Amino acid sequence: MKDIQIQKLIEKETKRQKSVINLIPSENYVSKDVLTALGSIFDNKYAEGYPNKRYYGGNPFTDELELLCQDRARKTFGLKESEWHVNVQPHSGSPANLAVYVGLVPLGAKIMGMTLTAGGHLTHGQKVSLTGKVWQQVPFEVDPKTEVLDYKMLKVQAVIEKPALIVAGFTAYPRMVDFKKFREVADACGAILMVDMSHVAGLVAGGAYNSPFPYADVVTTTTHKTLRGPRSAIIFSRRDKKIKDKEISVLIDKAIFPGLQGGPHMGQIAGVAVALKEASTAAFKKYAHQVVKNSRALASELEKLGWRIVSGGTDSNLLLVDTWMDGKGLPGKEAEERLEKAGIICNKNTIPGETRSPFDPSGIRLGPAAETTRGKKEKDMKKIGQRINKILRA
Ligand code: DSN
Repeated sequence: MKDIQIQKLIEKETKRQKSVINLIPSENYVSKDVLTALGSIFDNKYAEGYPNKRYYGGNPFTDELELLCQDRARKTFGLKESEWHVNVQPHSGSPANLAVYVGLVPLGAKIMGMTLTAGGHLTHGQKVSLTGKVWQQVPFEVDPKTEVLDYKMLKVQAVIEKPALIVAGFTAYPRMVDFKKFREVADACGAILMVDMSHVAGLVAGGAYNSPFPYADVVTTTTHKTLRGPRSAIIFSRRDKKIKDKEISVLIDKAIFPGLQGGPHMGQIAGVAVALKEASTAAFKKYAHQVVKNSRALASELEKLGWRIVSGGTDSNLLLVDTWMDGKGLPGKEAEERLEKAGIICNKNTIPGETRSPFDPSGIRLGPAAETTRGKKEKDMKKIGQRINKILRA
């Protein structure tokens, strides 16, 4: 590379990534093939529009690429082309979620989503996000005692509030989600059911987590977490679902382009296509199951060493550790900083019923997806748990 300044930064970041234990559950290490596709000459091309309906010439191979990526997305999640439409153009997860609301929810209507502190995402209707300014969030929480979802309560709330759309989506919910029960909640109030499976997409692809597809109308996902692709997103929508005689897949496509975005990032789409093929292999299936085994091993070691694990455990790619423990432990921010100094990277996180601030909350969020890519197993998680304990108690 001629640009020495940038080359040096790439080298420094490579060294940093290699030297740390990465426990951020939403990060991963992509393959060389994904990086090659991501940085390919497809990035040079403008392709506004959709395959075979572009606003620029010179698109025979971008058309082929985008259609192949859509096809691979369906194959990876076992979906029929006749039932599911796929949009691979969202630049990332937040614009993907926004596009679904722009397409399907009247301005000012209600979106039911989990609060940030209980484990929802900004784009599930939080006030500080555009999604909470343009639409009105009906916030839901977990059961304060068990810290797991209470579907009966959700149904009661949904019937009273009548949201136009319900988001079953989470960034810090460690347990298995019952998507069938979410379907029942949505049906009870006539809402669209959108599942944001960003965190668990790789686990769903590998058969290590419940699939939302039998129950959802729309499924959004980022591609760079457990799915182990480049930073991007996908929107899946049921072809037979309509709002006032209009197919939701058409409304969502229009919301992405021309509604919210210009030209798709074709290099990203090439990288996503490579990652999707990798995620449909037997090796990836094994990886997905190992991620859950590793999460459980880390949670049980930390619990054994006296730390409170939110909800008592995990069924997924992540666990939440209550480091504050009502003042008996240490704040999440300090825990994150101490761990980083010792070469363990994680993020501070709010916990259900949070009593502190999001900037200095009561816990940390840990997840082994990236370290599992590096070949770590349960015995390694046990050792990492012991190291974490030592650092936090020093
Ligand atoms: N920032 C992502 C996460 O870490 O969960 C969600 O967008």
